Amino acid sequence: MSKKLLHAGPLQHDEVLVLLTSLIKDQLLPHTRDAKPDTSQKQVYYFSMEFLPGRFIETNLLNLDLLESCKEILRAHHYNPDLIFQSELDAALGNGGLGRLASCFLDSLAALDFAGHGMGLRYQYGLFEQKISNSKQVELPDKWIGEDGYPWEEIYSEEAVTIQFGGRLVSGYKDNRLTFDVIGPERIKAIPYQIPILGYHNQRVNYLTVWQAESIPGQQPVEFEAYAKVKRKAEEITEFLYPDDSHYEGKVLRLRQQYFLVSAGLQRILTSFFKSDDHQIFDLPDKLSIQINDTHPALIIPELMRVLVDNYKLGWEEAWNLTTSVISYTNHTLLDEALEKWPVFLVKEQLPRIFLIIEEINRRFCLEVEYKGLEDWESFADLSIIYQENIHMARLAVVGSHTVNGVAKLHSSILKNQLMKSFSTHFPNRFTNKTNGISHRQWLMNANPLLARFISELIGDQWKTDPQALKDLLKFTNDPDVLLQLSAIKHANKIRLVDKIKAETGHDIFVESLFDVQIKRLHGYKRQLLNLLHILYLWDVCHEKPEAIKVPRTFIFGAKAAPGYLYAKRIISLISSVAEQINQDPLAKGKLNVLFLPNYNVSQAEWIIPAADISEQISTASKEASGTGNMKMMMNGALTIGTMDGANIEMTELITTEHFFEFGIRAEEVLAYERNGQYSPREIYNQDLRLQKVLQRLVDGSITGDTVAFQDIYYSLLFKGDEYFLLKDFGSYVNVQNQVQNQFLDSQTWQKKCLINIAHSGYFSSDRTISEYATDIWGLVP
Ligand code: KOT
Repeated sequence: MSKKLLHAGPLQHDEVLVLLTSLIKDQLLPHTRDAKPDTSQKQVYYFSMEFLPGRFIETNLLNLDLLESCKEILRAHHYNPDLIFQSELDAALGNGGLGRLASCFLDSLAALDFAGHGMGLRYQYGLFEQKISNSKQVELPDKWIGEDGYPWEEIYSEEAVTIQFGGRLVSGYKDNRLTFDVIGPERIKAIPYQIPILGYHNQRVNYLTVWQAESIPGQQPVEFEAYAKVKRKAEEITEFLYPDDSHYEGKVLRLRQQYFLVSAGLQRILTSFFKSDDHQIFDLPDKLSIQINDTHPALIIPELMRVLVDNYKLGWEEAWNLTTSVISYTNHTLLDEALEKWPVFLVKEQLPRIFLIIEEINRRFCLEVEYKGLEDWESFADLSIIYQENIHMARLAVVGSHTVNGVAKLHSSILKNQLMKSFSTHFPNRFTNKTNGISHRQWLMNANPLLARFISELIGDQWKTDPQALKDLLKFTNDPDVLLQLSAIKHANKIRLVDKIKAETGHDIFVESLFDVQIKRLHGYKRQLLNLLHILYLWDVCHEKPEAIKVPRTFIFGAKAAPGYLYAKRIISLISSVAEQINQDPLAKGKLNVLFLPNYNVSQAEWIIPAADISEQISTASKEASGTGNMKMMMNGALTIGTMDGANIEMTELITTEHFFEFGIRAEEVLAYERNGQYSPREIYNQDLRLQKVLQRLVDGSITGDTVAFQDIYYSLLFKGDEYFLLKDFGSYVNVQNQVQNQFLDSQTWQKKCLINIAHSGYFSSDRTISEYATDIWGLVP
């Protein structure tokens, strides 16, 4: 136990947390260090460069069925449980949707009693902390690991493995086989740390293993400077998380991170596999599934081939059958700038043997394609894994997996029928859809205890283990008392958020206003700028026709921009500057309030989401693969204003468009414009007076007093093609926003819509998603 606890007097919040954490770890969890692995069940490993779990204390207490009693005891001793729980660090080893999905999946794997584990990296610095200074984003390092380490983890130094980079490849011939030796490689130690992931009321404990890089003692040259250099070169591998979301940066360090993860992870998996005496290498597909979270861990394909061919001496065909039977790949984006392509020279230099294997995979695949008669050069340009001196990782991932899935219906369909059409023709049964989900335990039971309790009062507890039972709420759609209580709960959650914001930023918010929320990474395609254009329009209305604003609104933004994504940072500046002006304009007072909350993260989301009235899901159709914030807000009784994109489409299928504010052009139209280049934002501008006024504000000095301040944004819309079709969708967005305010005036009808949304949100529980992966991809029996 920490020495800090030995002082006398009442314990500080963080000290109580230390006590709770060690109690859970030491007393309630089985001691795994010596435990034999359970080999009766097939093991699933979810490989991901990102995990975004947020805090664990509440989740763990909930899963152990101790949350309520623990809160009571704390209160009885005059502690505020919320304050204690909030003193836990928020582990931010991910950027956004992709990493958060990985964490929800681990939660559901354990809840459904599957042996499903995570494999990730233990970055010393997680996603940067964001400050806003002079309306600009400033990034500060997120040193998330405390002085005493991270309370939930356990180090397994004795199970460290070695990872090799570089060296000179020498081929030979021995026992009738080609052999490959790497001479003089750089060797780096990978140390595993395990974080327990608990199942809900089922005593299951799975693990998230995160790896840390270290130099290998004894290997270093003696001279201090050379020694320090080697040490740095090793440690830098797990020093920081790349802060890019849906954007690929071809840095050698990132490539080294990726290989480090897959090589370390695979060694651990195989060691554990062979701990069971009766396991033979050919049993791998029966005993093991590996899911790769986007292409970031796709090097596991050639790595597994290397191990099987070079170490286990299997023939190529045998090894290939095992590899492709074990691995499956999830694609999370269609954006061209996010698709990974590693330059051949980099891979050759860092991973010479792996490069040869990729070449061989590609050679055999191209022959197979040619044999089928698709030998024209266009097909090869689309299909070849190595093309124009780059390795196309998505192609490698498709060829080396038995199943490829997208993350919502529309996304999977574009993936299969457009982006990867040549591949789906070649592998007609390989492509499938698995619509994303979220953990209803974390995002409803933990984040919104008032609503969770109310739901249980109405329909019992079954929904907690069978979230689709939330549909039983439909019985109450016309019950005025229920609707009134629902509204009271939203109100209480809004007060909770308002108090928190007041305490942290000093900002006053009018609780009775409509809370209009857009929280997600900042990206052009997510169109925070469209939201802002509507706000600028409303600002004009405040001046010209104030009576038209019938419902006061609070616009809440939370968004981090990748440090190198300048356009995204400019939009943050614009939002903050507009917020400052509007919030001090007497004519907007009591009508419009705009907030940019700095440092949006998982813990903040847990406060904001239960308080949202409107959820903004306004991406350019076809660009947002799924979205998961949309699901979280739906489950917490917000209504969605959204385009027909990602999982919004399934959402409208469940609740019908009557209970959803739909607007904007459809994916086919966007894709057609992109093909034919005939979109003209200027034409739209010329015909829409509202738009002209709004865009003028960007260059007339009314935001910062400086007329050139936002010229770049103005130009991007009017003269640089408006890549994300903001002007095209502006009119229908303003119209549907007007419907929002009209409908909000009728509280009962509004609450009825909220109830219908909540009732159908069980479909978006990640328990449903994981059940589908389990039966359709991993071959697991529930
Ligand atoms: C990032 C880099 C490369 C490739 C993909 C990404 C990526 C995709 N990062 N986050 N995503 C999001 O993943 C979520 C979970 O599937 C989706 O809901 C969301 O639409 C993606 O943008």
